[in-house]
Amino acid sequence: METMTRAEEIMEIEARYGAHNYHPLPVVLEKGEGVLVWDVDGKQYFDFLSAYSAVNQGHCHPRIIGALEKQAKRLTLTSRAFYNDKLGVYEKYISEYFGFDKVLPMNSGAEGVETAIKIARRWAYDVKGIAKDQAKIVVAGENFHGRTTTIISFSTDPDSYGGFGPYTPGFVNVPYNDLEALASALEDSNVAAFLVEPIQGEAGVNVPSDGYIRGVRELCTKHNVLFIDDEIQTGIARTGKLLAIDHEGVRPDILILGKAISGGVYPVSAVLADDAIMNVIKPGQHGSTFGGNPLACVVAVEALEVIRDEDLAKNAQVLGEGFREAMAELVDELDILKGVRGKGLLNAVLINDTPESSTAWDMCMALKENGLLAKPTHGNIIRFAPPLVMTAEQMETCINIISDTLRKF
Ligand code: IF1
Repeated sequence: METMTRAEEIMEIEARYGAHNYHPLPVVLEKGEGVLVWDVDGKQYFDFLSAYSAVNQGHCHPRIIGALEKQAKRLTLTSRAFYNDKLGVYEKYISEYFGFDKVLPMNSGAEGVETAIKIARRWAYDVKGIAKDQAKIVVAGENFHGRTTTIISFSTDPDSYGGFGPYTPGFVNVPYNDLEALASALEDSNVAAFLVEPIQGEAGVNVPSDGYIRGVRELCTKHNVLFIDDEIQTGIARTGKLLAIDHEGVRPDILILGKAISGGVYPVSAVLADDAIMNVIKPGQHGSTFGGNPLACVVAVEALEVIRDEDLAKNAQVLGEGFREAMAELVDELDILKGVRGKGLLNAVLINDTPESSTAWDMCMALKENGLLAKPTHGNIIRFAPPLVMTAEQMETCINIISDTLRKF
């Protein structure tokens, strides 16, 4: 133990006392501000993960932390057994912000997805008239919607679902970005909903063809099927618009948000829908101890105001274009790189190596040494998703770090 650094001691204690459900990059962070984080040795890094797009507003945004501090001294939790003075304000604010009649507040993203599934099933029986227990929800191949038993039941990733059966029935898988396959799945009159990510994050920033989301909207409308849009990762300005589906100018029936609606400060998720759908849920049929607590409400309002006041969608769009241009040049220059894809500041660089090789991981280790944190994802892909508060000068510095680092491979 004597020869261990503080970082090594911290990693050792986690390895010993924490479940081994993650394999983090070996860096121990203790402070963050905007696009920067610092490790326990004081080394500074640009954060190119943003806690999986939860910290869109930047680390410890003073306005969001200010709202949290002020509310923490007044009232944190009442449960939904009583009213609190912040919930209604938040519900009105977020509903108007995204243009829906109502919101159902939860905490984690997975809970938001579970909530949307329950609403869709209830709507299927009470409104659409599907026979008891016959409702189906269509989902896309390579989806990622969270880690609960029901959600992993319709995952196509063996790491996610393998060995966790028996699985929840009632889900039908179709290939992503395939409108024909969706059209034939929706022919079944027992289909209640189609649940989809407008860009698949975990699958490696899988951007569908132009027109896919519009096609999804049209098919769902045609077959009286709810379009459930999981924008937990893509939402809140990440892709250069408030929502990723705004790129195609359509509106889902049920919208699921998480991560950045709190700026990464507190677990807040939300399910939005109009009355004709949301009103199928009656008292006692769904809820959560922490969902809609006053601390969550003030944090979320402030985090959403910051997105608007700082015009972060615009910044994501402009910086994202520059980033992909620079990466495309690097891809041309280096054989080890295969391509770049993404929208706004949700991007991925594809490595020209077998999916099993450790090149992406090795590159992320080298980037870390050079002061930039990114995480490899499935199949030798590096995801680059910095906080949206980055300046053009900082982006230029980061592009140089990435270029110089990857040229060594
Ligand atoms: C982890 C990825 C990101 C999500 C979408 C629901 C959830 C997520 C579209 C569930 C969560 C996470 C969770 C995180 C890794 C991660 C992720 F690599 F898996 F794909 F963001 F890129 N819908 N995404 O992306 O939300 O319950 O976690 O709040 O460590 O598992 P949650």
